[in-house]
Amino acid sequence: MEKPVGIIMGSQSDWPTMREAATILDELGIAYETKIVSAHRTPDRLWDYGKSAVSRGLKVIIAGAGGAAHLPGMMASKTRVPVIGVPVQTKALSGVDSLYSILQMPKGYPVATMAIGAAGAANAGLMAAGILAINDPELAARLDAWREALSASIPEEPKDD
Ligand code: RP5
Repeated sequence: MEKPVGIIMGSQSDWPTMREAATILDELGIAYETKIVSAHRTPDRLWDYGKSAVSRGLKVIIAGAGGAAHLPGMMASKTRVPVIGVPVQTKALSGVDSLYSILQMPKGYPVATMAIGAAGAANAGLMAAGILAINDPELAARLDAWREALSASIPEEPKDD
């Protein structure tokens, strides 16, 4: 069965962040693949992944990287499959380096850039779900229910600890 979402990341060290995207996709019943693809350390792997993305049936790519985070942008330059970028938090610059690296794409090759870190990765999963839900009414219903459950979980008043 074709997997519509690819979750890629620059390093094993990105997985604790990117797992948040995978968790959301699991909750919504969306199939995905995961792969370490580094713009700097494995450029040939990046090239092959981007080149084959359409023919392999990928509909959305979630790409997370930290520091000089060139992976999402390079992937967007290699495939028309929409790329959602996740800036991974870094020790040196707290992920602002990752954010700017991913966000400031030149005209013509967009990356949908999420927030830094775990929230951004989770939102990348939700963004991918929203894109796929455009043509999938059953997924749309599951996503609506997910959103309603989150909303219902928020208390109306604060409590003391
Ligand atoms: C980037 O460098 C990766 O995306 C990761 O966020 C960062 C550090 O990688 P490691 O040195 O932990 O492998 O390419």
